[in-house]
Amino acid sequence: LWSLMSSYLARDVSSIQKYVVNHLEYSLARTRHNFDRSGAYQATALSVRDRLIEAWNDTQQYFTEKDCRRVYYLSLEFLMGRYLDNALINLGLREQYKEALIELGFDLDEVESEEREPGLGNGGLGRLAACFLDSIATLNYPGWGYGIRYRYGMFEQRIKNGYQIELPDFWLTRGNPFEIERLDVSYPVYFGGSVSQYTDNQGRLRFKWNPAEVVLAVAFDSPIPGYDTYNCINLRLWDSKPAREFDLSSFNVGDYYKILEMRQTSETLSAVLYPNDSTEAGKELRLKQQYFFVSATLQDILRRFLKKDRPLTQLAEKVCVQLNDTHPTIGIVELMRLLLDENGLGWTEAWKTVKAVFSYTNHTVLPEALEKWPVPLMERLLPRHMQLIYEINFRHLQEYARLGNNDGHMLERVSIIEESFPKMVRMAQLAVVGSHTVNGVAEIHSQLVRTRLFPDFNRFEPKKFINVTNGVTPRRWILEANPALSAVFSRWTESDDWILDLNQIRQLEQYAENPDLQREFFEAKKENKRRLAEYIREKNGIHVDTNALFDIQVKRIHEYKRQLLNIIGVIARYNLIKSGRRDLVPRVFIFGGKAAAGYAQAKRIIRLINGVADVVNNDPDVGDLLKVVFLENYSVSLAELIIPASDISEHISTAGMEASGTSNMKFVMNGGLIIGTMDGANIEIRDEVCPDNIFIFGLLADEIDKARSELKYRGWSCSDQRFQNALAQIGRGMYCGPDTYQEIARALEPPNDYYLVSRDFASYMDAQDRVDAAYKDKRSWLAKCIVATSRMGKFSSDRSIHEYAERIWHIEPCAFTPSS
Ligand code: 26R
Repeated sequence: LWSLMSSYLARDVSSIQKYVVNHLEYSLARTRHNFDRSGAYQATALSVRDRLIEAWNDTQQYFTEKDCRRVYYLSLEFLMGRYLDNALINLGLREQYKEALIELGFDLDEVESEEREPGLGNGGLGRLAACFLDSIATLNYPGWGYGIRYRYGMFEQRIKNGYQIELPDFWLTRGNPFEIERLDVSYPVYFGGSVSQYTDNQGRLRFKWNPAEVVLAVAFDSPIPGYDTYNCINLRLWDSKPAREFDLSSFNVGDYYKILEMRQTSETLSAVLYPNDSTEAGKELRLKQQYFFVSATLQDILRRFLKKDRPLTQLAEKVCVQLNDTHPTIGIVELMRLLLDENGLGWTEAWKTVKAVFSYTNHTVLPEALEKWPVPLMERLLPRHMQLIYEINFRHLQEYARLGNNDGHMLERVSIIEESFPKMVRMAQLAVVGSHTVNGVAEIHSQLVRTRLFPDFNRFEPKKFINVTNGVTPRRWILEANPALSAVFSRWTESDDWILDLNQIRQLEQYAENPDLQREFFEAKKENKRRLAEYIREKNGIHVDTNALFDIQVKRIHEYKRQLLNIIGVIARYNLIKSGRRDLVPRVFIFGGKAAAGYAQAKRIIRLINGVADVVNNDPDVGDLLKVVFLENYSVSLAELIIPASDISEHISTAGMEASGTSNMKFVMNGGLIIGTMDGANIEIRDEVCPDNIFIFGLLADEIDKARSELKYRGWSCSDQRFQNALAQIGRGMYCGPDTYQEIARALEPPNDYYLVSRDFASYMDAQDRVDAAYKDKRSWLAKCIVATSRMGKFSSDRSIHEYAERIWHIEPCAFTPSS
């Protein structure tokens, strides 16, 4: 009977057509008479899913057989972007599918654009997790991603009269053909109640948690295929459901309507992604989400480990868990609880195991983004965990006290508990104490993690802190997003090897001055600028000239990222044009990004950008010299359209505040140059491409404190006339109403300008002048672009994942090769 299974699906065009039509008929119950584009997408997706399932099953069975050591990447966010195109590319089937669909009357690109993007992340951190999964699969590492299947992802952004409006993102309206619901994989997750003590049969004191509430976690799996390998890994996302136990008297609810109410609450647990990427709000539901996710995940991991008969003391030999920021950190405590309370281990062996399993990646040094949970909340929702945190902290402080070198405040700083009112649990301290390795995401950031966030930990355990610079996957961000440039890479390296080894594109450097390569580079860029110009015309009704320099800043809107510096620069440029200057390089400034719904200042920045766009774009004196565009609802799919089209992109955070940035890498890989501060990965990009091929400006991270105090206490103020004029115009309401301009102007005036926009302004404008000058010399501009692009090998996420695998996870590749 088993021979009926697993005969591999064929890869030829007519078989593919057969599979697609079969799904149309039997999965969608449609006929040729209602075979529309949406049906074509569904049927195509389902046929691809079949193939992924084959590879998925074989790979997972192989991992199990080999019993290889695995990594689990725990993240509250996965910003995957669309699946279909990526899956077809990684499976090496895009051409066949294209042809198959043409004969069925469809264009693959159009069919692909039917897909609703799962926006299960805020920004950089979520997208990094997605790139990492692609690299783990491609490099054949045995690993899985774990997360939450939010039914509402990142909100949809609309711009109305210049203001941001948020709409709920119910991305599952038309289902999700790339997930498999695992009704057989579900776990109860408990909350609340109390803790009791008892003595076990060996006379030892034990603790038992008697929870008050239960929720069921159900697994949804999405197969993640690697590129040019048969391996296919898994992203397991948890969905919450009411548990049957609810309805039984064991929970002593007794009231029918109360039961239904509680059932509803359990469904809301996985309902919505918290759309904040920068300020910790300390919301109860968010803590519940975190614990729900972590508890289900650890139950799943332990069950898999225990399928083979072996003691849990060996767990760390087979399992390692990477915490994507502190969001899943309660997992450290949960594993302690499972080992101590449920499996009878003693403290010493349990703690040793936990520390050997976990490692933690920090993604921000902004104090307002560091997670803290009120002790009373923790006591109410997770009473046993709170006890364990106190015990972990007690032992930790004892150890640190023994290490000495206490300046009187050291223990206070390293304590997991902040002695405030109410007391707070500091998740970053907990993550450091419970992990064997802590990493930052770019050299400068890792240095700041050591010196600013955890100086005492670093003094006593310097080996714990390392750097792993971020990277991005060349499959999605070059091959998929930029077919034109991909063809150039393959032609000039005479191979497709760069897709798996991005260092190969270094070969292009020797031809940087070659007119043929320059022409091809130019044509590819031009093609991408045309595509974007077309989109801008359609969405914004603005005509932009593709000969103009495209200057792009797309990322979350935040004061530290300084979109204000950019837009004030635009105002200054506008004023220059108005004063009669005609010799400027024509530019199109393109902005995109979401502001957290409750972040008033970020929303005002959006309003200002749109106000400036209105004035500039409608001023007949300006013509094609200057255009300003705000693209609404920035997303992964939109990024794939925008990034290949840039000449210059802006990465201009106040030095020391952007941990890494990853779009900076994507922009340069796609043949654009960047203007930026000495911050995050910009610094390493500069090291790679050489200072000639990047436009750097502004204060350095170690000059920031002094500049702030000069601004605050010594009355420093910006004497630059261009800045003052722009500010005065804003203050006169030239670009937006009083609700907006007053707060903007106020924030930029001394002593308020915390992000030092005024301080870096002149230096920024100088850098923009250098950009103009460089762009005027087409040949040397193209040479710069070619050299910079060719030197981006380091920033492939394959390199990052190799580093994690070797330095943190200690895992080996485990490639399955199909025999038939
Ligand atoms: C606590 C909660 C509200 C929260 C805080 C911060 C939720 C999400 C975040 C997101 C932060 C941690 C984030 O996205 N950081 C970004 O990580 C990227 C990947 O490492 C970096 O490139 C980027 O510089 C950094 O801002």
